[in-house]
Formats: sequence, structure tokens, C-alpha cells
Amino acid sequence: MKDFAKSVVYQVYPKSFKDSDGDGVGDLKGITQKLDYLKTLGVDYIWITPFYISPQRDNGYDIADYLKIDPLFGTMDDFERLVKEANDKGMDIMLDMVFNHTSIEHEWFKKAIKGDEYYKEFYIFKEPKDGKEPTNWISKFGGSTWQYVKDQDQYYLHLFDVTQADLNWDNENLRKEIYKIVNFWIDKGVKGFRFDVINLISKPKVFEDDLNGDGRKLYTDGADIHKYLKELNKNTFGKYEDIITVGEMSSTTLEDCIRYSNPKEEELSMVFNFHHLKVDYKDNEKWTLMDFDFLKLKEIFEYWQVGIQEGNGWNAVFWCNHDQPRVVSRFGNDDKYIKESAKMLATAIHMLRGTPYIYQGEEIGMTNPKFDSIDDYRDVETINSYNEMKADGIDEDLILKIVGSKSRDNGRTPMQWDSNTSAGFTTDAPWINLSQNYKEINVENSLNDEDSIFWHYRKLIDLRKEYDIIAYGSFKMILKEHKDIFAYIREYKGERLLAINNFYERETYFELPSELDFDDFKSKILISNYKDSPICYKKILLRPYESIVYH
Ligand code: TEU
Repeated sequence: MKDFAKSVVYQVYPKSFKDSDGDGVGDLKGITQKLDYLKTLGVDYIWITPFYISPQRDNGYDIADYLKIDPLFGTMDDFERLVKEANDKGMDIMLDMVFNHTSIEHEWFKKAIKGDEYYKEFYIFKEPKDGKEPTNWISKFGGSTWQYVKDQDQYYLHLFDVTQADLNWDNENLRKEIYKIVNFWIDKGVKGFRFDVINLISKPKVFEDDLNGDGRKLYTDGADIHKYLKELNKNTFGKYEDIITVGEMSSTTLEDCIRYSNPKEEELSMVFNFHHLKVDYKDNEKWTLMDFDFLKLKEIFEYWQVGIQEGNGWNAVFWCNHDQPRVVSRFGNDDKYIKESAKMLATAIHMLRGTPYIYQGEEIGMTNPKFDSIDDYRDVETINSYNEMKADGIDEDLILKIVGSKSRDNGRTPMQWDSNTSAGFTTDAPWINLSQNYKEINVENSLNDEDSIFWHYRKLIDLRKEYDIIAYGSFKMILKEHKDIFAYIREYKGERLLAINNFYERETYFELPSELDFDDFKSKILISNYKDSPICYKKILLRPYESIVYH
């Protein structure tokens, strides 16, 4: 069994990773071609987001057949070859399982909508209330969560897009189908699973209006969620020692995440939560512009680091994924200090207690693309939100600014491999435009520059393998009130590690808190982002985005 505290996961968004056949869309063969690159980076697991049969309305998170590969991405042979070649190079494959909903093109739904009672029970169909939607809930992608079906004179529930119908986990027949799917992929040699919005699967027994919100409190971390996860565990991956799992937990609580990830509970290996990625939401609203609230970011990290540690759970730690803007554009500086800030952000996250996840392109400092027209965007959530803001009469320029900083497409532009046309991603026009900085920011340049962001990530991964304290040490934050520095101590078997990160361009003083023994930290620098970072004196003037880890 790979020790997941010592492991690092790399996320591949196949559509945008590498196109092997020149149709402008990345594919499985493309991933296989780039395994040596991932091996050079040193990651243990490759999590691949959905490539199953899908109408691609939400880029594969709308699945029409869980057991078949969408021809857009290749064939089952391609997949089997990918697993084998990855294994030969010492890496394992982790798959993305979307079990909160299916596409309305899934056979189950097609039967359900025709009135087949057995399959209707797989979904959530409800009678109209006073001739209208059964509840007032709002979809994560805008509009009502209910879609009317005339033939049935009923509504079906969709927490996401109207083409993503929610599954009914209260139905045992449905649950058994899910176990078959997971076991099918285990038999293919898959060693990890990421479960999409898995904390939303337990819906309330009675569907009611949410008088104080959009409905999420009523279906998030629902009444039977722990029961369903234990059952999923027992019937599928729990039978194997060497499979790791991560649950994507939307708007979740610490108490629930402890239960999801404490090994005694036999649910999942670890959890993603997103609270730290909402610190640039004005009044909790994503489609707004706001500088990030640094003190709040630190407070959230501390709350989750300490809370999960005390509850004996395990965090997945990350800045980026396919739903998030690029971190260097968001919490760093994607201009003059791109290298310094990208390295600082990497260190800040990799030295936390938890398993780090790297999202494709993060390791070379890919930025938001700064598209200047709505026509450049492909994401369903972005387009819906654009239309809503338009309807609200918001000025086009402002909308484009908001979308430019918040859209999920910021993280979905093609991987920048080299400075050739289409950045070496494809030979044709890519399905979504490239970021125009690919001539400077690309893998080829990164590999050739020994001071690159890439080699900094590689070093962080090596350190995790070498130093047990990084994997297993306890976490304690220091300098809580400091307005520029995120600093923390890790401790393990009498050793201590101190991570200091200046999150700003301005210079700032770090002063060792008096309760810490100064002699502890004067010895060794494990990693930093300036060649001449000083050994730890009581007081250090940190340069722009300077980040130093002392052991
Ligand atoms: O995302 C779940 C989710 O709620 C988001 O991160 C969502 O994209 C964000 O709240 C929008 O502001 C997962 C997948 O990662 C995402 O790509 C899918 O679209 C979604 O589930 C539905 O399957």
C-alpha cells in the first residue's frame, strides 16, 4: 500500500492535457505520452477527471454510461495501456466517480422519463406544489433545481445543470448499481477514486422550501450520508488495502469531514473542502470582485488543519482544480513575481498536514488566460452566470472582469507544453483558446531552467518522501495576527519544522515568537524561493513573496 501521507496526487483534466490525434481535444493516449513528464515531476497518483460516455455539457461530469469510454478520449484499450504504463513507471491511476447525478442521456434516465417505475425510483421525481416547483431551491449553476416533465406531470431534481439529474441514493437498487460500477473499475487496476460532490447524495426525506437560503443546508451532509459511505466502502474499495479515496465535499462541516476521513469510521481516506477558496467572494457570492481576505484564509487553514488533526481525520490540501481560477493569478502575482509567488504558494500548501494535490499546469505557473470576449468561454456555469448578470443589467466590461477572474475556464485552457503553435497541445485548433503567454510559460522552458517553478515542486515532493515530519508532523499556526505572513510549525518525534510565507509583494518582518526556542531553527533550510535566504535569526526581513522552510 502506498502511504497516502507520503504521496502526492496530480490531477489531469483530459480534455486540456494532451491531444494525440489532432482533433483539438486531449485524450487518453495523450496522457500516456506524457507519463515520463509526470514521472519526472515525481507524483504518485494521477487523478483523471471523467472520460466516460457523455454529451459533454459539463465536460464529462454529465455521464451517460459509466462503463464505457467516450470516443472523444479513446478506447478501453487505450485506458488499459495507460494503467499498465503508469504502473510500470511507479504511478497509479485514480478515477473520478460522479454519483450524485447522471446525464439525462443515461439509459436509466431515458427509461425513467418514459414512466418506467423501476428507473423512476433511481431519480428524484416529485409532484408539483400548487402548480409550481416542489421547493424553492436554487441550482449550483443558476435557476431552479427542478425541471418539469410534461408527460409525467412531475418535476425531477437537478442540483447542477438541467441535464444532470440527481440520483436517489435511498433506493437500494441504485446503490447496488453504483457498487458494480466501482468494482468494474477496480478490476481494471485503478488504485484510487475521487468521488464528486459525494456529500450531497443523501437528500432529505421531506422536500421543503428553504426559508433562509438556496436549499443547500437541506441536502448537504444529509441524514444518511455516513451510512451510505460506509456501505459503499464495504461493498467496493474497502475490501482492498491499496486503494485510496477522496471525497469532494461541497459546503461541508469539520465535524462531518472528521467522520468521512477518520480511518475508524471506514468511509474515505481523505476529504477536499473549499472554504479556503471562498475568501475572495464578496458577501459569499462567487460572481463578484474582491481582493482576497488574507486573515480569513489563515483562519480557515488553521481551523481545518487543527480540527482534522484533533479528530484524527485527513485533509487533501490544494489550491487548484478544474473548477478554480489559477492560483498564481488569484493569491499570487502573475506578472513580475510569478516565480517567487508560485513557489511560495506551492511551499505554503505542501508543508501543511495533508496529501497535496497538484492540478495540471500549476507546476509550471500557468495563469488565468485573460480572455476578452464571452465567446472565448465554454463552461456551462460561466455562460449561465454571464447571462444572469446581463439580465441584471450589469455592464459588459464589469461582467467580463468578473468572469475573467472567477470562471472555471481559467483553469481549463490547454496545457502549455512548448512554444510551438498551439503550445504543443494539439496540431489543430484547440477546443478552448490557449493562454497567450505559452511562449514563455511552458513545460519545455520549465524543464530547462533549473530555477523553475517545476523544479521547486519536484523538490517539495522529494522532501515529503525524505522527511517524515512533513507527512506526519502535527500542525500549529504562529503569528495569527500577522497581515502578510502565513507561518506555521510542524512537530514530529522531537523534530520541528518552521514554514514562513510572505503572501505579498511588500517586504515584511518575521519575528520568531518568544515561546519558540531560537536555537531550534538556526540549522537548516529545507527549501526557499530565493537563492540566498538567511538562516533563521530572531528577526528576518522577508522579500517579495519570500518563503523559507527551516528544519
Ligand atoms: O464540482 C462541485 C462544485 O460544487 C463546484 O466546485 C462547482 O464547480 C462550483 O461550486 C461552481 O462555482 C463538481 C465538479 O468538480 C465540477 O466540475 C462539476 O461541474 C460538478 O461537480 C457537477 O458534477
